[in-house]
Amino acid sequence: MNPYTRHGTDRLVRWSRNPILTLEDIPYRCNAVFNGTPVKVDGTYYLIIRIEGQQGYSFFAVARSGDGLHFEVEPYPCMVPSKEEPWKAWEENGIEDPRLTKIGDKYYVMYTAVSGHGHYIALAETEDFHNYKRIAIVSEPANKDGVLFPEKINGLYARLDRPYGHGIGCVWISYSPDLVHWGKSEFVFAPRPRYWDQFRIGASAPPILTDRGWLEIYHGVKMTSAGPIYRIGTIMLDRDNPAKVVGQCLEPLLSPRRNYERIGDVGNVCFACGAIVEDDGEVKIYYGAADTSICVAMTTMDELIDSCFETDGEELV
Ligand code: BMA
Repeated sequence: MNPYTRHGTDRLVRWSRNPILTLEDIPYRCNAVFNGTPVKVDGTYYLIIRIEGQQGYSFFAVARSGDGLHFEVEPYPCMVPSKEEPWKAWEENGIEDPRLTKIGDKYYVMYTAVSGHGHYIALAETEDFHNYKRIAIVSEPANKDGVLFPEKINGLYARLDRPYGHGIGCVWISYSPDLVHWGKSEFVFAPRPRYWDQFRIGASAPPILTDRGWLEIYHGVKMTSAGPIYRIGTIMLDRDNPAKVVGQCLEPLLSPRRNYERIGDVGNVCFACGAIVEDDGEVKIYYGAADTSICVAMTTMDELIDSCFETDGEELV
């Protein structure tokens, strides 16, 4: 393949009318809306979105759509930092970056809880996307980007997350018999020196089972003299042992280029929290842009799988 043909373009195709949700779509005063996680139930798309209130901490709301593109936000938040102990202390600085996973007929939201101790991963369940039952804080501080696998692996629930060790955030996997107690943790992948994901990485969407293994849509960060750039990439994990990487994209699939991705509370950010795989193989990836709005970009399942197995083409000079 001629490497110049893709010059300046992204593999994901942005919806022409992005962003799909901005501050104007929120029916109450707030600071920003970003990082939404989707599910599709009987033809209706639900997006659990992160809203940062004017006071500075985040909570969640639910948006609903018939086509996955035009969303309406419900009049009240659906999940706010808990007012009851012990959750109150754990979530006092907000709840962030929800990721929805369906296991059997239950929906789980893995999210980041924030307190004076830092960031850690929490889990709640919901049946209707309006009411949430908190299950457990499932990690210690200095961990975020938790995503739950949609089925058990070798008899255990599984999750990816991003603990900080040695000042570097790597993606790890942990297992649980009951969603409360977690262990058997193993390293999965690290930032790659020289690449667009050299500075920081984290799981973005809950893993999607494909013919080639577990597809993980992740975010990678490059640090520049002007600050970090958050991009979207793909990695394929072994079906039976997801700690084993079987393929990884060389190039990001989406980089901040549009003004709505470049300019905002945190500029140069494309940050996905989930995707919908349609019956015909189209994939809609929902991502926060510049921590200020929510956007959608399209691709196909085949393209996402191929991206994990690309090899270095001709060297660009
Ligand atoms: C990550 C998370 C996201 C945020 C991103 C870019 O660490 O905190 O919520 O969108 O940074 O600021």
